[in-house]
Amino acid sequence: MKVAITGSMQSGKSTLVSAISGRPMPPPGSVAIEEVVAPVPDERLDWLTEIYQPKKTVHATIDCVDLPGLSFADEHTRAAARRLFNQIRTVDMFVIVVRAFDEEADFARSLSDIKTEFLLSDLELVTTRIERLQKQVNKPTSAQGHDKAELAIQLKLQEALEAEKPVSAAIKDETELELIKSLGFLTLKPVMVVVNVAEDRCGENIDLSSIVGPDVEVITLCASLESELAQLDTASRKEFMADMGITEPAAKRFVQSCYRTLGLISFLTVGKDEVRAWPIRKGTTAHDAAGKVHSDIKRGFIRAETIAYADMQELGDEKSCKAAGKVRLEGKSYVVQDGDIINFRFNV
Ligand SMILES: Nc1nc2c(ncn2[C@@H]2O[C@H](COP(=O)(O)OP(=O)(O)O)[C@@H](O)[C@H]2O)c(=O)[nH]1
Ligand SMILES: [Mg+2]
Repeated sequence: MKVAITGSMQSGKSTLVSAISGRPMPPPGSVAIEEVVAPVPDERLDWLTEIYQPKKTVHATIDCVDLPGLSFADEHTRAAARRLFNQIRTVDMFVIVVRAFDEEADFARSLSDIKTEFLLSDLELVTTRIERLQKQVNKPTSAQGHDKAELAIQLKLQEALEAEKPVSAAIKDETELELIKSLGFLTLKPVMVVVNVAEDRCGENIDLSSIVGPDVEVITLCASLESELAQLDTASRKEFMADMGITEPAAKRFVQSCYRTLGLISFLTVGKDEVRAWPIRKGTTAHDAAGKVHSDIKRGFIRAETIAYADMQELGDEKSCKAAGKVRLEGKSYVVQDGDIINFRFNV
C-alpha cells in the first residue's frame, strides 16, 4: 500500500519521510520520486517481544513515496505538477504536508491550490475517458452494456468535478466503484494533512476543518524535531521527550494514522523465532489471512487458533489463556480482528 507525500516545495516532506523511515535526507532540491519503507510502530509487538524474546521482530510496513514539491506559481510549474499527478495515480492515499514553521506560511492557500489541481486533473481524465467511451459505444465491437454503464457514471463524475466536488462524493456504491476504480482518480483517494509547525508549537492541535472539511484527519507535528528524535536511541529519546513535555513522537501517531486510513489492520504471529505483525485489509477472513503467511497454510487450512491481544496481555501467556478458555478455534470464514494473535493449524 502506497502513501504519496505531497505539498509545496520546502514544506518538510523529505524531512518527514526520513524521520519515519530512517532514510538519509536526499540532497536539497532533489526532484526524484523516491519510495521508502516505513515500519508501523506497534506497542503490542514491543510487549510480545519482551514475552517471547524471539530471534527477530517484524513490523508491518507502509510504502511512502517522497515527491518533488508542487508549485502553482505559473503555467510552467502547474504543468509539471499535472504531469507528476498523472505519474502517481496508482497510490492509495495522499498526505499533504503544509509549511507552518515560519512567517511565510500561507497554508490555507497552498491547500486550496492542491485541492483545485486535484479536481482539474481528474476533470481532464474524465473528459478524455468520456470522449473515448462515446466513440466506443457505437462500434459493433463494443462491450455495449459495460461501456454504456461506465459512460453514464463518467458523465455523472464530470458533472460533480465541474461543481468542484470530489469523485469520492459522487460514487454511490461498490458497483460504480468497480467500473471506474482502475483509472486512479486523485479525488477518490483518502487524504491526510500534516501541519509542519515550529518546535515550540509541536504540542498544539491546529484545527483546519474550516478549510479541509470535517472528514480529513489533520496531524500537527514538527518534522525537524521528529527527525532528531528518530536518530536517538530509546533511552535518550525518552529523556528528550520528557524535557519537551511530550509522551510519544508525533511520527508514530502519523504512521499509525496512515495505516488506519489505508483500511489496514494487523494480525500477529508469535514464537521463539519471530514475533510479527501482518497487514491485512479490514474484513479479511482467516482463510485469506492464512494465505498472507504462506500459500500452503491457506491450502491446508484447518483452524485458526486465535487469542485476542487484550486477553493475552491480561493473562500474561498462552498457557493461562488456554486455561481461561480464551483460545478460540476459528474457521475459514472468521473475520480477523485487529490484534488477533493467530496460530494457523494446517495440513498439506
Ligand atoms: N524550522 C523548521 N525547519 C524545517 C522543518 N521541516 C523542514 N524544515 C527545513 O525546511 C527545508 C525543506 O525541508 P525538506 O524536508 O527538504 O522539504 P521538502 O522540499 O518538502 O522535501 C529544510 O531546510 C529543512 O531543514 C521544521 O519542522 N522546522
Ligand atoms: Mg523533498
